[in-house]
Amino acid sequence: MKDRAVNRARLRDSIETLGRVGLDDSGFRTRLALDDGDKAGRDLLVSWLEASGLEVKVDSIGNIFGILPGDEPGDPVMLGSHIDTVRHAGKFDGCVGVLGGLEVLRTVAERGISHRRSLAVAAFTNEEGARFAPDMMGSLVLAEEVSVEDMYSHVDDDGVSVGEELERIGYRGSDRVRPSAYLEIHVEQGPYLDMKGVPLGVVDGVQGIAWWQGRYVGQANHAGTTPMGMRNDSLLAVSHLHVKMTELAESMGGCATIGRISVDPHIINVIPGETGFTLDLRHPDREKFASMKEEAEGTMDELAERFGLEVRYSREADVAPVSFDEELVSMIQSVADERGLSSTHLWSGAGHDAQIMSHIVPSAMIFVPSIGGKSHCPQEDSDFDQIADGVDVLLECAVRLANR
Ligand code: HGY
Ligand code: MN
Ligand code: MN
Ligand code: MN
Repeated sequence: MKDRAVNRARLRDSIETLGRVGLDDSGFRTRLALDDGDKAGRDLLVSWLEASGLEVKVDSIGNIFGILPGDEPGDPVMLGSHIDTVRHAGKFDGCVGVLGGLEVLRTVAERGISHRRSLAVAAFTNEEGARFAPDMMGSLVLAEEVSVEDMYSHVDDDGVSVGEELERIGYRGSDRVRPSAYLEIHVEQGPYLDMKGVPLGVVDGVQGIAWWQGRYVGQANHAGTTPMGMRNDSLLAVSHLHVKMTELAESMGGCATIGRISVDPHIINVIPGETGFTLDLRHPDREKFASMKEEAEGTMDELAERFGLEVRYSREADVAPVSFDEELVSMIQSVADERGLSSTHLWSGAGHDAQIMSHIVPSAMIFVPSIGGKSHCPQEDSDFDQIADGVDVLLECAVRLANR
């Protein structure tokens, strides 16, 4: 087993180095999909892939792949995640999966570990969906669940499109890489492993995730002269939606988040004429996920009726709950056991590219603890030895899959 261990110092160094890309003057890290920070991160990753002697490929949506050819031709065993971030992000979300995968390929190459199948590491475009919807855009295109032409037309708040940005940063490729199996290591981003004091999570599945962009249109009016009973207050509907969705999620054991609102004209003495909002709903159970989505749209319509408003909304993302491949899940479990790593099974609260990849090939995930359970914020933190222990498990599983 000795040769089946990665270079911990190099892994830590690559996470720290990438973590310094996209820092602003106040020290906050942001690499929104296809922005200059993301480009800088991509360029750094490609330089590492090339320096490691891997074959670099870029596909039509800008997914980046590093390939270590196996003894036989055929689709690679793929390890991956993403390096785009939310705003003011941590340095572990996604990066542990991409740089952990790179470290596995570097170790296999250096140690001359034999592998029949090729191995690949992937960095998927726009996993976060923080700038362009939908999230997990890169893996959705690879899985052929959305058309890349349609994705090219999706725009950010400033009307800049995915297609333009891919051209601008030089990552609109034409390669096509399809895996034979997919493994992703990721920080848990929740409190469970850390609270239980368990160093490794064997992920059974990922909860469903649905996103809406919406807008209530009422009537801007004077804050002092308009009687309360004669208002068409668009913000009031969003406020009620927030409470109702929170109560729905609590009653169903799911999650509901209104992460963005925009109020127009946003003036202290004017009743909000228009209020834009986003809604993120999640649930691990298929039926409950479906009924939450139905309830959400019914509530959006009812509130428009009740407050004399118009409402427009569109479902920007909708990915069903998935259970991972049982054989891969038990392989992760037995490798953790062999390495004397205590582990526990859990479901993922966060969405991941593995959720999409599991639609086309056997897929599974390994979690490492998030200290304090924080993520999508600068306080995101994980222990580098626990990360390396998880990547050692990833290495062993990848080699077994490549020789199966
Ligand atoms: O939103 C999510 O769950 C993931 O971090 N993109
Ligand atoms: Mn992530
Ligand atoms: Mn994330
Ligand atoms: Mn579209």
